[in-house]
Amino acid sequence: MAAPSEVNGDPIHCPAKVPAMAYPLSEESAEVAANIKYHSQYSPHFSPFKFEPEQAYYATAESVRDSLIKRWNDTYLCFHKVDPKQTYYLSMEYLQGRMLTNAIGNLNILDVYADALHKLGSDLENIAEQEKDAALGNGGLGRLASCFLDSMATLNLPAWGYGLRYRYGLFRQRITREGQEEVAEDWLEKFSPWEIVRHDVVFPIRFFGHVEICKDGSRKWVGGEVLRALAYDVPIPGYKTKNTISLRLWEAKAGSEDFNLFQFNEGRHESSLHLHSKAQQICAVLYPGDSIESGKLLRLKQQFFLSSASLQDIIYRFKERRAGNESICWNEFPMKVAVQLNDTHPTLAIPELMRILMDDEGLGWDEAWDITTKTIAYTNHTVLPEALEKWPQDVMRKLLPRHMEIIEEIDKRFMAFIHSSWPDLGSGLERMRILDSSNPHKPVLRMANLCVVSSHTVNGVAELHSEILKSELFADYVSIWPNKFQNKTNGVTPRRWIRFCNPRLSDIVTKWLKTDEWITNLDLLSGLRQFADNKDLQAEWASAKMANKNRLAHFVLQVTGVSIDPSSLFDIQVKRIHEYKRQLLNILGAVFRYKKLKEMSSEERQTATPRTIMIGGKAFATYTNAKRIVRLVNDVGAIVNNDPEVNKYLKVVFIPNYNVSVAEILIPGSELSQHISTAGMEASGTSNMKFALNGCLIIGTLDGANVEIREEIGVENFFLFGAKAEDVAKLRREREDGLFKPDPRFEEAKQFIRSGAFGTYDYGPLVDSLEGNSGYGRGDYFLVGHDFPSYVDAQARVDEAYKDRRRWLKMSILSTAGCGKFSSDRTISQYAKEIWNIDHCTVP
Ligand code: 26Q
Repeated sequence: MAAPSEVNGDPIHCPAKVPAMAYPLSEESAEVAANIKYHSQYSPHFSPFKFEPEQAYYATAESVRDSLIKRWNDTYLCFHKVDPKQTYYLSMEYLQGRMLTNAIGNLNILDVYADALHKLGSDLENIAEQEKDAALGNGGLGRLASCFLDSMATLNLPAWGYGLRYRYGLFRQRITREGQEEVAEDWLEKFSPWEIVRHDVVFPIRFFGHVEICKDGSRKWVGGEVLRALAYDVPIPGYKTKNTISLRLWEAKAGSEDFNLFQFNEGRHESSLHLHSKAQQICAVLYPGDSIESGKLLRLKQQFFLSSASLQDIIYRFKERRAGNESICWNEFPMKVAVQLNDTHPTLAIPELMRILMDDEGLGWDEAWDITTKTIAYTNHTVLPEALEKWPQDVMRKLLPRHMEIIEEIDKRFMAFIHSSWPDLGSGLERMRILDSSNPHKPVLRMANLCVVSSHTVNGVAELHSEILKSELFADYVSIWPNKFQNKTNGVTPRRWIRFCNPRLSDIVTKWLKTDEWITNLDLLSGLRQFADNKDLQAEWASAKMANKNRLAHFVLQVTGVSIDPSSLFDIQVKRIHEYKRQLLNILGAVFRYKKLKEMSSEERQTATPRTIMIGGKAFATYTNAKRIVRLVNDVGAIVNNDPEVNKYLKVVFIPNYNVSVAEILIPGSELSQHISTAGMEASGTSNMKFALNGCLIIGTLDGANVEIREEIGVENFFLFGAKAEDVAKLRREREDGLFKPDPRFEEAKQFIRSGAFGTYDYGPLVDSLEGNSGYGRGDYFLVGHDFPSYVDAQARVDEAYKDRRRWLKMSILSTAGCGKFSSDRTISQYAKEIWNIDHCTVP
């Protein structure tokens, strides 16, 4: 092996020695090294005579991509030949995170690449950090889509992901003295080595215009402006399989004929580029909202852009595979195509499919409707009323006149169906309608209702959530279609979320289970239960956790300047900042803890369990209270961390810019994580699964998937507190009626914040949201006051449990052991069988 310095000093000095070819799939590190060198020299993105981490990253990524492309082509050919039924997952969001380490891990070529880079004087871990996260999503819904793609590929399922290629993904969060600042994140600033543009895959997308009635009575949507959707494909490799599927991201373009050279030469530059700039706007930014109703026309355009491009592509493929047949048998369509809508965001796929089938392919209404409803299924991810999409009817009519006609027809026929079959449904009918004209000044379209009426299956994402959908949000429909509603409890991919992010713990699991098959059969983790008391396993477990905590402490020091003690309990809450997720309850608890520590004598303090509380997450830019919470966490940290009396026992740290890569460092080093939403409000949660899988204990409410996690790992291994979902409505009424008696500890914590102990910023309005005079107009809507005492009690149980090292380690092992159910492989197998009716199609 060449000494690194030699290679470094003269990395690519001799082109003659560099093979002018790629070495895909090589198992020899020398060949891989040559291939990486080849890319660093022949890829036109950087000057060739450098091999600094950034260039090394791009060269390595391109080398890995060579290996992927062959598998990718084989997969496509195999699907084409076998022509199985395929699933198309439509999502406005994907949170892919870094791809290099994931691809290397899934291809099982880690050792070869680490070795090859070592030969080149580089270090894989170091260069992998050069990659920017592809953050084309906000939070749970986007990350779920990415976990699903990993599972679909790993399970050899014939599937595609469809999304949008946003220029700017989710903003980068900077923390200043004023709290959060949003900075645009240009993930494509240099380029992404993971996407391949398909110049031959382009579809027209129309907006505005009008409907023409033809002589034969058929209808045609014409005029308006027509943009183009251009495909960029990202390979998604499965784990230890050849199957490599595609995430197809659409970019909006104007055609060259749309550039008005005459106008440009006359100096009318702006108008000459009119359509080009409109196209650019469509894929410019991801909407950073996870609950705020946004009536923006641009968002609707994005949604249609995704829906229309994807459907045209799906239909093109369906027809292509039937080329040569005399006529297309459209009834076969639902036998070849399953479309899954990731929440209501791609709902317009419904009227778009109807339009194409009727207006372009000449089918009648009944036939088109039958095909559409057999093809489309819908997943709901939220019950928050403000996150349920509603679009003004006039906006829709102007932007998509033909689709509005179709939606009106669906609504009309649905009402007729109800009238004839359930004549005495009464007020239920109005609630079920797609068109809501109850406010004559602002009639709207209810997207969720359109989805329920038009889908063959509707599912929630955790058992409790699916029950709430059936008993509340969609209760009216259940009496009509009792079999339409299903549950599919979310899951996470064990590859990214334990095997790759936590190799230390993974190696221990493999050693004790004597197999690494748990990576694709997560239920095998239950085999750890028998060893939960074993001293040797506990010692190994503890040492892996400590190594991960050290790494995390180092990271925290780097990004915040705060030094934290790896022997303290690492307590983490990371997720989007939202009042229902109750970061405010966490910080109120921290304030209370701080106050109690201050009141103790120094002897008393020595009996306290030292704790480091870390909170991270992004707040929607215009969500005032969420931004106040970010600021409060930082302000509390500034006081507590600099208080020499207590900072040995308590630190409070805000982790800036929480994203997938940051999660990959935090989760392995966590010991306690907080999933403390008001019961009934978190549809599922998926970070709870990632933490538990990595042996982190949970303090949480009976909400979302917490309920199932607690059942799986054992109730004695879960720190439970708070109101139950079924009691929330009653508690809110009591609160409104002034019957709520606050616990003195709650009053004390609030008062401490109001006193100005944490700086000069006026936290009055934020604390007011916990009183009877604010917050959704009804006072402490999220029941922080009600749950505070039981939260503080649960935290005291945590402190006690942590003092007993062996008990804690046992609980931690049992957490991991109980997480088999929460693999996205299980979730996707259930979707495949119970919703999509698709079978695996394995590349030979
Ligand atoms: C809607 C209209 C206009 C603009 C934005 C939106 C919008 C964008 C994103 C609405 C909702 C979202 C995201 C929702 C989300 O992430 N939900 C989470 O989904 C996870 C996966 O199922 C669950 O685990 C979480 O509980 C749920 O909050």
